[in-house]
Amino acid sequence: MENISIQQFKKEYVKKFEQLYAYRYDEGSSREHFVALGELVRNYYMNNWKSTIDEYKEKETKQVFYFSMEFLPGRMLKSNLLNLDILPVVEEGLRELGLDLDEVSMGEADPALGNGGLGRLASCFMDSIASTGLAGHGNGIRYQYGLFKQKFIDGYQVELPENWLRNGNVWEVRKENKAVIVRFGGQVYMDTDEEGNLYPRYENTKNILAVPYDVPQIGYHNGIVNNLRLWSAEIPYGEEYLFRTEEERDEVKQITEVLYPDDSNYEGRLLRLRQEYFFSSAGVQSIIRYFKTLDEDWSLLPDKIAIHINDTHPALVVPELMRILIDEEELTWDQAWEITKKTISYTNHTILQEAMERWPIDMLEHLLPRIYHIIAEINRRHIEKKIPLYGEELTYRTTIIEDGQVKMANLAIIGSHSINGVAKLHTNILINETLHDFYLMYPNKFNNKTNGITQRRWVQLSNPGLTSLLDDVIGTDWKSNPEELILLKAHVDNSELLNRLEAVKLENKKRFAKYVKDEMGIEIDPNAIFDVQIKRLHAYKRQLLNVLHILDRYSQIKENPDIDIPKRVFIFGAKAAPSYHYAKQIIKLINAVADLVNNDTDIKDLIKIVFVENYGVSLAELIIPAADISEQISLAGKEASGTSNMKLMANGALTMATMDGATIEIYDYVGKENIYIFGLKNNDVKKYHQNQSYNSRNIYEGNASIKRVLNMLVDGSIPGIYHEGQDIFNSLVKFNDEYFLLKDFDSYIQAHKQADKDYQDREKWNRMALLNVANSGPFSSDYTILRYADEIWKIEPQVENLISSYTPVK
Ligand code: C3B
Repeated sequence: MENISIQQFKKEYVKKFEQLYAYRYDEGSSREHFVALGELVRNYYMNNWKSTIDEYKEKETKQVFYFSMEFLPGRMLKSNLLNLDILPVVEEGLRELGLDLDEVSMGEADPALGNGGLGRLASCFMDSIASTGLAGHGNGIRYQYGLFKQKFIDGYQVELPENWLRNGNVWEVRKENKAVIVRFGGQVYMDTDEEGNLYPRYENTKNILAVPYDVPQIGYHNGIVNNLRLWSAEIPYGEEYLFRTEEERDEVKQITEVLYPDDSNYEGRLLRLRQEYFFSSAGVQSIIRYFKTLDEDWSLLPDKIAIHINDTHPALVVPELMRILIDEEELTWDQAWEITKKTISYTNHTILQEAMERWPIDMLEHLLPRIYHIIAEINRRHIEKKIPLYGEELTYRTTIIEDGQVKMANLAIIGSHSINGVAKLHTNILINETLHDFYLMYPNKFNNKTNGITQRRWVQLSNPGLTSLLDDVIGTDWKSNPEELILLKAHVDNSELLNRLEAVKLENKKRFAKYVKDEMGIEIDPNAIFDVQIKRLHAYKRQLLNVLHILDRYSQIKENPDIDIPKRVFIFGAKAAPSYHYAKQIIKLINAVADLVNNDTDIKDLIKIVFVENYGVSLAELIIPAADISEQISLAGKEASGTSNMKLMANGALTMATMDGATIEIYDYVGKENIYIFGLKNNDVKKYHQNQSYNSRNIYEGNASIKRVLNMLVDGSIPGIYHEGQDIFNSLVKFNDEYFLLKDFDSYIQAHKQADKDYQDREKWNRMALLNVANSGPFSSDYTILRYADEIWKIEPQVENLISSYTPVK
């Protein structure tokens, strides 16, 4: 945008505020200031938003549409100011008006329209698509209520509604003129028209209006503003009489009312299927409407449009696109099928069986009769075509419909031209194990795209101290080309710089410590090691292993109060799915251990435990810059990629990890001296499974420290837990420890001992931290997204690419 002076900004701001509220700006609350500032900032990007979209259309630029059930953008104010290149002006202008941008920013609600990694990845990607100058947009759901607000009551997780829209949303634009109808239910009959062509005749359908709310996705200093289109369900105008009962009206409202709070767990609920079809259909319809304005031949659709599906939640775009092309645009099946496959691509985010979507045939057929017909026909043709090539056995293993269920991953693979995993190990597991049969059929569809993160939010905005250090030492080019961070490596022996890096970390730790004191009343020492595990609570992520380490450390200190180890603060942030009983028991355990340890004066503050409530994007921005240790301790082979590992590394935390997900690639970049690796490898785990040779009870019986720690769960050592202790104990001993915690325990403890030792050598630690920052550049989502663009979507940056030295990495 054009330069704006501080003076001019101040004038415009005060005017905007007073026009909005009719009282003096210095009487406003942060919330009101946020709204006023948001309203003003809109003026600064609206022209670019329009011209970006107009230009794509004029030039018929190929555009990608990223379909995702979840987006976790975080607060957008500062990110928008940063990308518009007016952050310093606004910050200073507000300061001169006696206002603080950080406080004003707190007036914005953090839209929790996602569960965790998958949703946050989608938002990093939206930022990177715009910032690398690509023509690409998001397509999702405007949930009225985001992911639940987490409270701890008596140490238990309680879920409260997250009414993020209570005060409106300044960034969104409701576009009623772009609304479409999505049809559910009823019956479909194949009929013939006057010319003798077959067409589907619908009866008794429920027609729902999908209204888009568009949210700008502003590129970094490049004038591009793309679109994030979120759909809301309404009763169609003039059809209120068709929704006569409260129940019928509620059914409409419910479609976009609340986000399902399950992460990596599949539940075949009708409402979820409604949501999935609703935003898939609305998105495809609006794309088709756009394509028709270009007046091009249908065969050119894949040259103008790419549709990407983020996991299988939007996999119904496959039959939906087929439906529109065949039923409405009257293409032949074969024409439609070619176009569909060429247009759609798919990312797989998990190999956990319990996360694989499979819809009961009855439910699909009842809710979406025509869509089910089409899926069945896709499958029939698939089987018919592949049997002669691959034989019956293999072919039937790839069927979409089996045992009364429709397998969405199979539909997504068969109906697209590309399937990728999200880290090298994950993609290899897909190719060699989980999806091996498909790999034999379609070797060229498979590819890897290791996840990434945007340094704009995760370094520039959340860690201003580190940002100015970097600017001083290596210049500012890393901001548009994060690989330049490697230049920092040349300074690894500069002790003055290392001290400065330590000072930045200390400031960030103090900032977090203040939050902890103010919000939780817990006093923590900023000189302690801040040991951080922030992610959804799931058995495979093994927060429990972290707890076992804490209990072991606690016992040792109790035994030997003069032990010479640095202080540790164990920081947890994690929500559990409301129906995930075991995960909630672990939350209760962590809180009980925190009560025990935090109030035990014998241990002289050598351990503190902070379990923050309601972890989400905004808290991550506060915690990550303050972290010394990044816990990435999933059982090898289970975490598809992980992305907090990248954010923490970029902020100078050292990684404590198993060889899993993208952490393996972090290891490859930083080298074994600058990371703590422990535990079984994927192949070791596989062997145990093959030989069925794991016996956790033997480990329990034979390992004195493990026995001591596990006994604490059941012998009353931890006040406040009841059956939780016994259930967790049983999962580890009686039920053979599904995630191999006991097997990995010793090497985990050893790795932590090494970290204690290294932390006491400040220079050594700081050097390792610096090398982590220096090697974090390749994990920029800008590079990830350029690989998607180049290799999958076949689209090119529309402006001179700021990411100057991009080299495709395989
Ligand atoms: C997550 C995976 O669990 C992470 O390993 C991965 O980094 C992210 O996706 C992003 O790729 N994931 C998720 O958050 N929700 C799912 N339903 C499946 C995977």
